[in-house]
Amino acid sequence: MLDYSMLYPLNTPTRTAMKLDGMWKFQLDWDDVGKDEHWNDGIPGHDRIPVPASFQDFYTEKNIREFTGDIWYETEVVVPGFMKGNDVFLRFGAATHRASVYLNGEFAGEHEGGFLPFCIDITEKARYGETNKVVVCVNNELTETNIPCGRTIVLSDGRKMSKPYFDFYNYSGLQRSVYLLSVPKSSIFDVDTKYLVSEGSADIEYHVTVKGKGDVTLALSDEDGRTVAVSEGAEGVIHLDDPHLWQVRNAYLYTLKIELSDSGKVIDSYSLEIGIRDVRISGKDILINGKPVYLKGFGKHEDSDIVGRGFNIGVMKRDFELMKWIGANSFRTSHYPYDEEIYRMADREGFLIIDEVPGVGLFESLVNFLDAGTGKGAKSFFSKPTTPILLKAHLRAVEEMIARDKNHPSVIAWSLLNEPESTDENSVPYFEKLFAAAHDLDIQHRPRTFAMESNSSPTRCRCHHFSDFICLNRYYGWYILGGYEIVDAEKRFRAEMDEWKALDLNKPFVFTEYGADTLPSEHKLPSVMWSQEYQNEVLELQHRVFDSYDFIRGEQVWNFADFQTTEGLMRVNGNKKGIFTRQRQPKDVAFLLKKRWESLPLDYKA
Ligand code: CKU
Repeated sequence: MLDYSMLYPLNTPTRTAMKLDGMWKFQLDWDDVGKDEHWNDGIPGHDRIPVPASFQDFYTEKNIREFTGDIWYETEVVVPGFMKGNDVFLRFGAATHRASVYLNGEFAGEHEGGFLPFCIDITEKARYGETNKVVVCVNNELTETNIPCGRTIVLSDGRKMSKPYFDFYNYSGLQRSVYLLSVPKSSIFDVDTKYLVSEGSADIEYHVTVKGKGDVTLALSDEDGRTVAVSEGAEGVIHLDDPHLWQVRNAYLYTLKIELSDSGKVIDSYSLEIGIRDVRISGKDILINGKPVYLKGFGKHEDSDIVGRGFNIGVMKRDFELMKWIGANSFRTSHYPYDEEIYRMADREGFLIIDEVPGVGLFESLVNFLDAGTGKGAKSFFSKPTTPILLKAHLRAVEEMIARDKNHPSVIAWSLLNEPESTDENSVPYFEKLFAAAHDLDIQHRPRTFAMESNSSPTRCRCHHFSDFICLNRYYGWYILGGYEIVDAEKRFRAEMDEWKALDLNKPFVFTEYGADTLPSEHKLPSVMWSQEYQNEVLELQHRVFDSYDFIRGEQVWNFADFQTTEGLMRVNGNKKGIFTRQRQPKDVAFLLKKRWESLPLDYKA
């Protein structure tokens, strides 16, 4: 179990959550001297930078953008006197990829993994009623012992450089909000919920984990604020007649208010928004509340101009409006868990999320995304001496992701890896542990999956049996047989799908990636690769194939929007497979998708 609570930070009558976002002092550690020179006491320089944001795209110098190493931040925070007597934490929404935190010069704690929250306990170290200095040393080096995987090389001038084994820019820094959190000594530490939906009623099973002691009471209220049920005790079942179910694109959220009391006095209170729904795979069907759904949507990225991967509330709003406009109902958080606000919005808007851990780059090759499709670059990724260390970090990320996201009705599945080298025989024990952990950590036992690239073919993949539903990333008409050969691409695609059909897995298949790079500036008749006309043709081909197989139960096109990658021959200032530009305006293909998705019924093929 994690030693800090993953509950979303809320202000309640017993808790205080103060956002520390704003301009923080900032210093890159060019000569790797920060620790020796005690920057933990205070960092040098006068530069300031916004938090949350990636640091890379603010500056005009290339050496800053490409900086790899220790990135130091500093701010001052008054820890109010009223917090004394409580447990007090600094809560980081994410620090990419690892961080050490110092309070008033003293080491306070550290965390590895760049896309999930962590709390640093400062109860003893804080100076109450006074100004405290917070210094954070973030490190953005890529390794093969942490996810996402990559390498860090050293150039001839001594500078370090990131070599990701994945296709997105190594944006880093304090990319999500930071909070000062005060929680009572005895507190609500965690909550698990599970739903049994039947005709005309629902049972809500709950488990509250308490730190310290106290009596637990719960009250469930509807969207009008009316209390519809109450319960007592840390575990139990709430029965509801005629519940409002949480439905796809038609959400309904109840509020579960939990109170912890001692001798009749409330000592902690916390509220959770919940949606009553269940998720199940049955044969080829993905069932929400017992009804089959066909997934329509995107693989996305947290990526936008200027702030990079920094959470941007305006971009989030625009993205949801575009997803609604185009008729989507789902997305995958490729290739890492996103900011918590995005799940809260998906809960409200009724979107379905395949929640992905940062298990990407587990296929060694400098340009994995390119070699992978052609069968090159397989080097037994899971057979390295360092694999056990990587697995430990991976399992930790799965634990943190599930602890954080398990109560979101929008989250319908866990994606545990993206495009791993699942042809390596040593991938089998690795996968076994990941899939077992995801099952054990989630009382809802949501379906588990991983996204498979082309080498993970019906005959060569050793791990697809672990998946409760199969996710395929396929690029027929782009990486495979693009351009004038597209006519053969369709045949080759159908041949592969026939092989899957012959295996008769009796599971749903979802395309978690398909698409083509397209420059919004290019139009050409007849079409050529990179033109908008060609993107339309590739998608039409792929959709024709999807429509031909009844076990294909979802399509999430790659990608929602153009996004930044490492520079290279294959990328024209980023990946251009977006249906929307990076500025969130439609390419021509957006209208094609809108027409298709608005016409496909939710229970398509069931
Ligand atoms: C995407 C071989 C396919 C790899 N897949 C992963 C994803 O992260 C990439 O951006 C393909 C692409 O556009 O190449």
